[in-house]
Amino acid sequence: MWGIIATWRMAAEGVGKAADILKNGGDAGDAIETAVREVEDFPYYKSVGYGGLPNEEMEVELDAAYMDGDTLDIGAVAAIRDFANPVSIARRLSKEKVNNLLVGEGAEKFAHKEGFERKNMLTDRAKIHYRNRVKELTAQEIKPYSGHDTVGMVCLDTKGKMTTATSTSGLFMKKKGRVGDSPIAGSGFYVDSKIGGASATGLGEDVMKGCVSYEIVRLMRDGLHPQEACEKAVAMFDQELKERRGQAGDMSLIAMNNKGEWGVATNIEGFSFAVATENQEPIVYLTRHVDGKCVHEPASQEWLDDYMRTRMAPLEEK
Ligand code: SD4
Repeated sequence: MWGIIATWRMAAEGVGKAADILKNGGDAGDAIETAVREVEDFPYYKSVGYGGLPNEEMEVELDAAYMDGDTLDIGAVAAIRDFANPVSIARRLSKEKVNNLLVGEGAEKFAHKEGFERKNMLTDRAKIHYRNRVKELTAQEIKPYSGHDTVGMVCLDTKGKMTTATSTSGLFMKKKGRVGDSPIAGSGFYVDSKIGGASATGLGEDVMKGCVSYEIVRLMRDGLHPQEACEKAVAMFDQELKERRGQAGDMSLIAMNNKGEWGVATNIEGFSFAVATENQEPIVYLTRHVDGKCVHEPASQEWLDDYMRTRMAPLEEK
């Protein structure tokens, strides 16, 4: 069995490429890196890689991680600027014995020495978004928009190896140096080939309070199906945050176990994700809440077309 699952519609093309690698007996590390790079390289996705939205100071600072579920190796970068593919730097770091999570300038130095491609990640389109947002913010009370599209994936190859990876520009208008859950093991991602893996998208500050990815893997270890594990972890933690803090940030989690079974849970409306397995051609699903449960339905062609149209629509300076 092989499989891959990923947050958001934007991962669909990458999931398709990963599926081709996996069905030919390829490695879960290569497949997931290829899939995430596809998202990082696409300039119209404004929350991952090239074209990602900048921080308060109009700099694109990126977070990414990679984990190998056989060895439990972890590599991650946070607040890194000007490199094309943070996920590949994270994967490279996962092979080091120490210094596995590097931030800012240290991460950039490492990437430079290792020969990774430098690239100015701030696109003209992202600059327009930034300037428009600054105008809106000066017109209103400051409430940074919580850009909400981190790519997080879990992958299983035919040898039973599992991997997980994330990549994000974090929150639009974040403070310089702000790091979310995506490069933090247990919060934004976790995988163990003996069990399965999980990955998160949402408000990092809240996802980190519950180490939600690890919690899902733990529940799968106790025998829960990935769908039950995701629903239980998200519902319980959402409730916990509401009780203690009056509100819970957005939280959407994807998971797959080492049999290729998968699950998704979210506390928002309109969450989309992409999945492919040996038994399932690459497909995009949308999640709805029905009687307190998460129900996944294939996205219609109309929805898919509209998604691309809005992402690529001309952007006007306000
Ligand atoms: C973060 N979790 O930096 C990321 C943002 C995100 O979808 O997922 N957006 O907090």
